[in-house]
Order: sequence, then structure tokens, then C-alpha cells
Amino acid sequence: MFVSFEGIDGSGKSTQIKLLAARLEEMQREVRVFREPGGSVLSEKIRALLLDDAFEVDPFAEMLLFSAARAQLVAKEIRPRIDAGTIVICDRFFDSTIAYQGYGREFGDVDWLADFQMRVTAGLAPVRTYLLRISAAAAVSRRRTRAGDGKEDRMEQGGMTFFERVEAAYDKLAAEAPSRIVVLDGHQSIEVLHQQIWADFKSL
Ligand code: Z5A
Repeated sequence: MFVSFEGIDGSGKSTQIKLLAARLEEMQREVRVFREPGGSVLSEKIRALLLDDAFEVDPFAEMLLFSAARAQLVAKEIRPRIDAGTIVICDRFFDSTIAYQGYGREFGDVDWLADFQMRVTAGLAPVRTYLLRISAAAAVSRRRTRAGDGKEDRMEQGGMTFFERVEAAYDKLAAEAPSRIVVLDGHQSIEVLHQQIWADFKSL
């Protein structure tokens, strides 16, 4: 089984993924968590390039790099594990490219981009996607209070209007795929969100 988590930066994806994975492990289920971009040796190297603010990246090149990282992750890590019966949870998947590059960076031909993503993943799509919906303003405030050096990476430097476009894009994607994308109010408490996710996950 393959599920993904989506939402703007700081929406609580990693927090919820840890709770879901821990719960499944307690039940002796085989679980593997990946993050995007990343999760394989090549994809982690691409991640470092993508988040580095030392140089500018052309929007089309950016989309291709995110897609290359995903193609490698799916082929070498995700697909073999799904085939072996492991539950795979991914922190971001192709919806991120459509939301961030397609709408955030105003790529233009979003239909083409969505078709291209199916080529990138060789047709693999999550059976369920949990979208943690928080406002761009709340995300910025959470990022400020998060542990770390306080430095924003290249993607985080996109600015408020960029994140508002991404936020609106996620709403659009959710409206277009209501049976796959479960929308959750990410402003709720961590525990309440976990219970909502668990209730849905069990139904799968
Ligand atoms: N990107 C892209 O443009 N295109 C693509 O195709 C892909 C990605 C795949 C990856 O960043 C960047 O790449 C990302 C999108 C872009 N850029 N941005 N901006 P990343 O992997 O470094 O980070 P992220 O995935 O964006 O998110 P994150 O920083 O890991 O945040 P999170 O996982 O969503 O949230 P969290 O770490 O669980 O929580 C954040 C803080 O909030 C933390 O202090 C928590 O304790 C707190 N928290 C969590 N839940 C709650 C609740 N419910 N209430 C209050 N506080 C909470």
C-alpha cells in the first residue's frame, strides 16, 4: 500500500507521518517512510542541489530535477517495497510538483505537467493522500518557532504570494480528486489530526 502526505512547508506532515508509522509498527506491520525530494542516494543529492540557495534555478529545470529525484525514488525504493507488501508512506509526492512548480512557479501547462508526472512515476499514484491544510501565514509562523538555524532554504524563500498560490493549488487538487485526497484542518491539535488520519487509514 502506498500513501502520501501533502501540505505547505510546516503543515505538520512529518509529525503525522511519525505517529502513523509508529502505530503501524506497534501492530507489527512492515512500514517504510520516504521524504521527497530524497529517499535514495541520487535523490538526496538532487535534494541538496534543489534546496541550496547559492544559485538561481530555472523553473523548468527545477521541475525536471524534482521529477528526476522522484523517478529514481519510485524505481529503486518505492516500487520494489510496495511489490513486497510493505506499507510505504511518502512525505510529499507528485501533488507537490503540481502545486509548487505548476501553480507556485506558474509553470503554465498544468495538464501537461500532471500527465508528465504519471510518466515520472511509471503510473504509480498513492491510494490515499492526506492534505494537511494550514494557512500560508500559520506555516510561516510555525517555521519561525521550529528548531534549527533559522535559515530559510531556497524553496522557503519563495515569499508569501508564492505560498498562497501553492495553498490555493492544493485546494484545487483536492477538489479534483476527492476520493484520493483527504483534506484535514492542520490547525487542529497533533493528537486530533492523528486520530482523524488513523480512522481513515484503517478504512483502507
Ligand atoms: N518541493 C517542491 O517544490 N516540489 C516537489 O515536487 C517537492 C517538494 C517534492 C521540501 O522541503 C521543499 O521542496 C518544500 C516543497 C518543495 N519547500 N518548501 N517551502 P522539506 O522536505 O525540507 O520540508 P517540507 O516537506 O516542506 O516540510 P517540513 O519542514 O518537513 O514541515 P512538515 O513536515 O510539514 O511539518 P512538521 O515538521 O511536522 O511540523 C512543523 C512544526 O510545526 C514543528 O515544530 C511541529 O512540532 C509543529 N506542528 C506540527 N503539527 C502541529 C499542530 N497540529 N499544531 C501545532 N504545531 C504543530
